[in-house]
Amino acid sequence: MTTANTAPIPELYVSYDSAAKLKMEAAELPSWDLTARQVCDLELLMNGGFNPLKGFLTEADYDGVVENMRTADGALWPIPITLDVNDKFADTIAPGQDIALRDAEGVILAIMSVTDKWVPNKSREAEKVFGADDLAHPAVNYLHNTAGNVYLGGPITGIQQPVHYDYRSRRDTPNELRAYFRKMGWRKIVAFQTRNPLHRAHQELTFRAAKEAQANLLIHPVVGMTKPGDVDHFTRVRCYEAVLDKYPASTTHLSLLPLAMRMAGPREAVWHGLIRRNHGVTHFIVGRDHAGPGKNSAGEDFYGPYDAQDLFREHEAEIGVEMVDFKHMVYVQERAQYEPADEIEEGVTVLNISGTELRRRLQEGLDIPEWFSFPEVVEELRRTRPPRAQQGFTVFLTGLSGSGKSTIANALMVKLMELGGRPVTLLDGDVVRKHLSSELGFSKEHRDINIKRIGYVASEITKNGGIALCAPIAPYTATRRAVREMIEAYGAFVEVHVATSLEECEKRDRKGLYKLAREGKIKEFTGISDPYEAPEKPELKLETEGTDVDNCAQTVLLKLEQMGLIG
Ligand code: PPS
Repeated sequence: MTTANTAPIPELYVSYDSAAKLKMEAAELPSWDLTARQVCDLELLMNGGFNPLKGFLTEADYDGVVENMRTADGALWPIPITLDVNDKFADTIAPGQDIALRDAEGVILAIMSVTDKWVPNKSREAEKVFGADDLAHPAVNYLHNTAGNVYLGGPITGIQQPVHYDYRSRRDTPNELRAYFRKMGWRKIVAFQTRNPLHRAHQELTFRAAKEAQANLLIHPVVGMTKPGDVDHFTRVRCYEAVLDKYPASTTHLSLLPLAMRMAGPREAVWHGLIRRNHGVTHFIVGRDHAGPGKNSAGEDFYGPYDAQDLFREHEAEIGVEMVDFKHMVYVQERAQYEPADEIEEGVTVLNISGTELRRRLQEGLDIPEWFSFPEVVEELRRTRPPRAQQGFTVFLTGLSGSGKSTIANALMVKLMELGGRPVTLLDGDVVRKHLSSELGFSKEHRDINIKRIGYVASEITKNGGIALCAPIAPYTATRRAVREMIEAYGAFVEVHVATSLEECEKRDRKGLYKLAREGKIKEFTGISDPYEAPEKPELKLETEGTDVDNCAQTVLLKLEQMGLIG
């Protein structure tokens, strides 16, 4: 029988006194500003959540982890924890050197002694770790389009933990949790991993899992980084706190985990198990499609529904945590209670609301019955996600120069202002280049910076309930996707491809630029001497040839209405 190991596990922090001295010394070192994901990884490295890792993976560890889920000395570890950096920084660093690792505010969190520097084969990493080199997988997309080209590896000396201003009392390091279990006398603990709000079915299944294992329960939600588009962690934590009251007193603990998920399905499940072992738990709930990333680019699931359970079971002894089957709970109307789906006789009425249906009801402000969720949870979700017609959103028109983006966007702006209710901001390509991006040219790097600036401003507008209309060329698919992810955290992103052909744009040549581009007087001109990657699945494709502006704007308006964005 597994019982909790509550002895402290090793951390990578130096003592408080040494930390102050080290911090002074570190100020002289070359320094790397950590990305949001790296801050999450570093926190769990330093506090022992990623034990036995002692730093960002070296090349030998990385090869082993990618190939067969083992570090060079044979420890089970399924996910590469790597410090990816850009070429510019990498060029200034050589193995043998120490670097300071800083958070977004510039605070020094750790020193890393660089032992390894290499250029990874990202396609191999994608194939082996995530099962396919397919950009539809969020972690593969991150790998190719966000992560730097070079990896640095080496041990970490921890100076201080990242500062969190939110929910401090709900955050526990592995050793704090171990001490808590010891203090409470909890010998068996079932952990529940989640990135979603909890509804009644989750409460029932976690309660049942703990009861069956005769264990206490740890609700251990991820608040680092989850899947793009998930409900933000502030809202979720308020929901978890409301659900906590529904468990018998003193049986259940809620603790927030600053993990950056990869959505790696089976490998992720093993990783989650190891992390939970480090946090002192004895049992871990693994369900159907654990940490699943959604559909691949062919519209199929990346992993089989029980692959995660199978891989976990295979390594269960080594993980040191017992797997508990996630029971699929359904509501039986006749008995007005939740029961495991596989224990229900034929002929009874089973009620269920899918995730998609729940989102639809929230978006449209429809009823969400009490048998499905707790009123406090529904209220929190409604506060964050009011019906779509009251949320902010972004319309992103992309197309060649002279395709008509700005003209349509202007007409659309006026029509939306006529409707009223929400402020409308137009971020036109030319206007943005004048006010926000005047120093930028038209290289791929500069275009990407330009589009990400537009995306950032649009996401802020969307977050604050306004309407952002963007009308840049935005020629690159990956950059448009990055902007989509930024915005979908707060509201809808409506990509409109203004699909006027190159021939037509050139024929119109409203600014005389095509002529100059043909003559070679303007370099890197989209469509002539620079690429345009047409959107594959925009929300709307506008064929403008033979259609007047008013009609095009009207078509966009109808699309917005169909999506429930305007009332
Ligand atoms: S991008 O790629 O999205 O950053 O471009 P954008 O900011 O929309 O800027 C496009 C406008 O700049 C003018 N212009 C050029 N466009 C494309 N390629 C080159 N080399 C270039 N040089 C100048 C052009 O007027 C674009 O305006 P629109 O409204 O698209 O015609």
